[in-house]
Amino acid sequence: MIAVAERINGMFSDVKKAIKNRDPAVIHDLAKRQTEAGASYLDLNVGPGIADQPEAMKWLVGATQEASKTPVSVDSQKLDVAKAGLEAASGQPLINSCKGLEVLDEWVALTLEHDASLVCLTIDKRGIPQDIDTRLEIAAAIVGTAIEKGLEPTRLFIDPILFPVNVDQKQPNYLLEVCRQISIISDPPPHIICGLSNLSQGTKERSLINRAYLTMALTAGLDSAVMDVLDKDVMDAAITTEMLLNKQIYSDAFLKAARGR
Ligand code: THG
Repeated sequence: MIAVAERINGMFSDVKKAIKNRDPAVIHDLAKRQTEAGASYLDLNVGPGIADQPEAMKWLVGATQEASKTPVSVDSQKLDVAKAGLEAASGQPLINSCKGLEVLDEWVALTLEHDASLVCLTIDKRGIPQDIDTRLEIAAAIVGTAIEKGLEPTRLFIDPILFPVNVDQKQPNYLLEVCRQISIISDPPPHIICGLSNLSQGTKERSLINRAYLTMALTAGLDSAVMDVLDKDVMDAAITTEMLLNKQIYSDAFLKAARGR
């Protein structure tokens, strides 16, 4: 699976402080540890309450790339912040995320300009859908528009928006059905991503809830998540699920082999 490591986020007080003081040590440490833990991308989010977000994002990209060659995921729904991050990003970054169909054109243009991949949330002018069918309808429209503008579905990640289970307990199950059906929208299909830790916000047993759901969602067709890669139990659950789905070869050392990649 494509694991987007979530920990470099100004939502966490150590990262917030590091950004404010432009102190790269904490960022270097998190970049290295998340890379060793198997991250495919390092998600970078300056968080709320930071002055001059474009400048902060640019600094965060630079600091991260000093410590790791793992591609960055520029996490902001503001175009100017995303642009500033991309100017500093090397390799093939992920843009996370476009806030739906209404603004898709300019985000696709930015993606093509930077040889990047794009996460797009299933939102349209009606807002964030709470049901299965509207999410699928918007996902299909996003894929159609992206293809028309020259972005391959393999460079597109659909995020059907995962809510905390303690807010609306029906939503996680709805999302599984969305995952099952998105794969038939196009050939090849787009990637499907979610913010896994959203699910368990405000709950006890966060790790258990995250890994039980990740197992279910991977089985339903999810192939990517913004997640806590430093939680070894969650990562091992992902590796084991992929082995059981016959996506990784079984050997007695399958965990070790997957972690070493
Ligand atoms: N979809 C996409 N990108 C996303 C999200 C998404 N990026 C941001 C977020 N959602 C995913 N990242 C996180 C990062 C941290 C947490 C949840 C999601 C988290 N933080 C602790 C909390 O809120 O309890 C912070 C605790 C602390 O302050 O120490 O859980 O959905 N595409």
